[in-house]
Amino acid sequence: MAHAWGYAANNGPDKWVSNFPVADGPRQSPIDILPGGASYDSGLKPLRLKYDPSNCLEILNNGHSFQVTFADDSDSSTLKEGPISGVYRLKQFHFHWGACDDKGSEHTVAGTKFPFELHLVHWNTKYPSFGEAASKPDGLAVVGVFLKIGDANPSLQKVLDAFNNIRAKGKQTFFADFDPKTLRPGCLDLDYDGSLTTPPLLESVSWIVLKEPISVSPTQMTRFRGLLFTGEGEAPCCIVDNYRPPQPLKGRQVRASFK
Ligand code: SG4
Ligand code: ZN
Repeated sequence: MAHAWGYAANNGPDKWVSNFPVADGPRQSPIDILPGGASYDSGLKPLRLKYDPSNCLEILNNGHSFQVTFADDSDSSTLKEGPISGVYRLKQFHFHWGACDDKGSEHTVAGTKFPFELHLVHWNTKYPSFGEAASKPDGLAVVGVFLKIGDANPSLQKVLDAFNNIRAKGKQTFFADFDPKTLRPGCLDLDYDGSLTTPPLLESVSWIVLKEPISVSPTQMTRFRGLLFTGEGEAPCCIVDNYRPPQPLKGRQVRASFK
């Protein structure tokens, strides 16, 4: 691969395998979720999210997406129960989105794409750090939330208001006092064993995909598409279509917390 990985024709998802052979591995993400094919598990406990808004640190454009980062040196923002065991700490959240409204999500539901997908990334505190957890089979838990077009989302507005300061790759700014729980829809979820959806594609993620989407207005949506893959001084290239398409299920079971 001549260039660093990205989402363009010359360095996009179908090229990643040359530098990251695990791209063809047994538990890659995302997947197409067939709700009818998921097995209802009556023993699944409801997911417990507890987030402390004061852990919110900064917002950053990393050239692939933007992310909001949290202090993760204590158990004050955690994910428990649901399909996971133990305590997972919130590290960051980020989004994937399309150039237009008919695509953008990574997971699909019976082939249907959503225009956006939010990922809340957590790591298992049985390991000493995010970095160590990221390569372990039970190291990470990512909660995925679909976004659909509808009413303006007041919680999201605070995030969008920071975009002027992080338009180009590498830009970051303080971002404080945000509770990502306000972005969470109802509690029906689907889960399966998968991977990071970007290189290094590590097969370490317990995926928890929420069934209900949250809404975003057309005006809010447009703001995302103004962020740049490129750094200051480079020819500007907007961040759009920063998603990986669904990967083969390879016999994995998807479980549902609902019938
Ligand atoms: C996005 O590119 C995030 O900005 C990355 O965050 C994240 O990597 C990557 O997606 C993969 O995460 O939930 N989609 S995903 O599987 O969390 C990691 C950073 O680069 C390691 C920190
Ligand atoms: Zn993601």
